[in-house]
Amino acid sequence: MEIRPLDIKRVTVEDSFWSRETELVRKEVIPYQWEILNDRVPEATPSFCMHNFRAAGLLGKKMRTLGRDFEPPRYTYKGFAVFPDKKEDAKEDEFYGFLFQDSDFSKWIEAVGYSLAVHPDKELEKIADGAIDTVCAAQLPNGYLDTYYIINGMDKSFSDLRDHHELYCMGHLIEGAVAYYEATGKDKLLNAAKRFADYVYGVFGREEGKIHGYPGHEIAEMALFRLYETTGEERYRELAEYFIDQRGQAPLYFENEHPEMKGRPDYYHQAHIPVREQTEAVGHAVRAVYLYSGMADMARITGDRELLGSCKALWDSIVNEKMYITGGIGATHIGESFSFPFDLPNDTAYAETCASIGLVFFARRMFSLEQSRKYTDIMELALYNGILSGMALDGKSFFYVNPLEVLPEACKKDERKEHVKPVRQKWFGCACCPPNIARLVSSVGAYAYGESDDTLFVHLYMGSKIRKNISGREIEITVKTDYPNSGKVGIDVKGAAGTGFRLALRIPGWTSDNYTCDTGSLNDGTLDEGYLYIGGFKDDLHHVSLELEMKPRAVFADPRVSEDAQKIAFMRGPVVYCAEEKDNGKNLKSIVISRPVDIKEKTDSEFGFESVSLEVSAARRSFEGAEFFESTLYRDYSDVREDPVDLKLIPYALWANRGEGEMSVYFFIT
Ligand code: FUB
Ligand code: ZN
Repeated sequence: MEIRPLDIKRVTVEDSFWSRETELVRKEVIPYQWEILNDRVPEATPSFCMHNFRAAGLLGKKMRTLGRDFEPPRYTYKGFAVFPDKKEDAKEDEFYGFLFQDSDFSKWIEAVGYSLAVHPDKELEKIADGAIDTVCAAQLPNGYLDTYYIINGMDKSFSDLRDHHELYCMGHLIEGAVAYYEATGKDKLLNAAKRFADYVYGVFGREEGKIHGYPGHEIAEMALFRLYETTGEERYRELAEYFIDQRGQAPLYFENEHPEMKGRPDYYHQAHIPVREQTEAVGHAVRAVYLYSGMADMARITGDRELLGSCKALWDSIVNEKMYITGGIGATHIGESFSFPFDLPNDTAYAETCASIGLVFFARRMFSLEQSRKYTDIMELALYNGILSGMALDGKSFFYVNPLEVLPEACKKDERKEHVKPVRQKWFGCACCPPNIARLVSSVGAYAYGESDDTLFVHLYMGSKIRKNISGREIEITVKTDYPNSGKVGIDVKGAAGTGFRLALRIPGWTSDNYTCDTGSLNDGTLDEGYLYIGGFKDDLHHVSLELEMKPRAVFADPRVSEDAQKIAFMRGPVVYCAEEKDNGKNLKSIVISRPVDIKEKTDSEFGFESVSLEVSAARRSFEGAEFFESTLYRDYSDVREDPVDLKLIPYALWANRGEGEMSVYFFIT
């Protein structure tokens, strides 16, 4: 069965939980990021993103005016990231920022595209069109479009595929261009992206005289498949397939570029062996899941079973051995990478927001290949936890790293935790995560639903209206819920009589299949791989009531995760909880929980909307009479006293919205 994500134009999200996020992105994040891309937020690290496009455009102008007299810049490497001492010192024709700074625009325009698709906005469209003009003016006549090399010298373009991100920038450009085209029907950026891809197609490949390399940072693969599916042009698919299958083939391309790598397996770029032989998720986590997403696209498009096998093995490697309870992946900041199986430290966790976003991309694609909740459960987990934690409630500050335990002093004084921030940052010099959240959140409707010709798959529960076509007839599905606060979902299906329509509702694994579903006059449905298939619609209007058991639970990690040994974490539905200093005082680690675990839930409005917090009966350990004795670091165990406390827990994604303080997801259980 071919499963496609639903076109977001056919989903209107009106939901107490998700509309808050999508509206935040539309009203705050997109305008804020536009200011950032133009370096107009004084207290944030300047981006120089639009500056670079303008600088490249100036150069093009010069080239056109001077003709043969134009002296192109000769490349000299100035660094992976170049920033002037002061923003004012920036020269109008120089490149600044990280060498993949262009991709910040591309992710922004992608978010704009999704937002416009569901919420037309003339003003925003005008700004976006203007930005597109600036970007397109930077493109070289041959189609090449990466400002780093255009400005710094094209003579070394594609000379360092491993580290320099030209193909990464092309991938993001394609993703942004397709989204904007689909939303507005305007193809200026799409044509620019196609021309860049055509140029790359002419330069890369197995043929003699072409570059036999592949991207150092993957994304071009899945982007090219998307371009192929949008335009129907085979060469994009061919190029994507080439990039995937060429990766890791001997002789290793990156070893030619960087001879010092010889003899050392290149796990970081997932280029140690050909991708079809890979079974363990390794290396830089964002790169990895972007690659695996491209592989899953290829397996779907070509029907390649061998590749599907690799995708499944890699998926299992991530979720069974290398994923945090929050859906965070990439445990170590060293190389922003996966660590070895079951190595999931909480206080030094990297768990980059982008990596969890990539996991969602991978999950959606795996579902298209195999209709099982094992993929969509993880998609939900990452979305509600390790991704939403990346953005503050006001949409103006962001986490890049998503730890599961924070001691603010350690973040400031312990070099091993320098990457962990106790509060969200306004922006980053390397600002991959914020616009990535924006593009994902603004397209959440496309993750909530999938469709085949006759079936609507409901992966995520959110208030929404969906229009689905079957053989020219339009069916309207209305979902009402206040999920995840409750597990009750009401679904009206209108106009499905006699169409053969089926509704496939995900029964999440966390319910342990404790759910009720009242289908009215329809049969009860059939449960298969965690989806309840309901068919036989015969009236003009049918109502289906689903109730998923949503009770708090204590969760224990596989004992091989040594970091979490003897500890528990808390979840309710898909939501992971954490404790903050603000509610529980300092020294969170002195709090222990004993069995049987007693958890109560409460409705809270302190974040400005209703959310469910938990209260767990616990005890705080301290030294008996500590206040009377001179402080000594170590004492006899008999001096330890335990005072009962109610441990308050809030949804993990909401942490660090009330100032700086300690945070912990796990607690010891006695
Ligand atoms: O290299 C581009 C992006 O910057 C990666 O995806 C992130 O992990 C960050 O390193
Ligand atoms: Zn990132």
